[in-house]
Amino acid sequence: MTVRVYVGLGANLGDRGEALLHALKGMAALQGTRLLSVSSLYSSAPVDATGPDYLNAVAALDTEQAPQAFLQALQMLEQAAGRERPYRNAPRTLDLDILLWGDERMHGVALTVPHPRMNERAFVLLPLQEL
Ligand code: PH2
Ligand code: MG
Ligand code: MG
Repeated sequence: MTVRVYVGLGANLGDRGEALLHALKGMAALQGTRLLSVSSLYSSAPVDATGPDYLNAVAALDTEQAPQAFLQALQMLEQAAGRERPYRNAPRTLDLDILLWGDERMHGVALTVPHPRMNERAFVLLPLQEL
């Protein structure tokens, strides 16, 4: 079974554009996954956080993967980009957030969808409405 997934991409450390492009290629290469469309790239000041400006985008994908497996794959891409987590909302080389998983609602320890704060965040809503 295939499900339509929307992923928020963000970076505010290092070469932000390169990180997002590399992540898009990485997601497109995931097993049972097809990258359908990508929004424009948006630059904005950090919201509820400190550090350099972010570059953000949203991607639409179809995947046959289970949510946990897909989340783990995204976390591996974050790791591969040198993501460190010294404190909450710390500046990061790559952030990949599952925003929507079909029309499902999930409230797990590791994964909540729809993403709990997405409706308050222009850096998510603007790129998402493009798609
Ligand atoms: N991500 C955050 C916190 N603040 N601000 C912007 N502009 N873009 C982000 O991606 C972002 C943020 C936590 O994930
Ligand atoms: Mg995030
Ligand atoms: Mg995240």
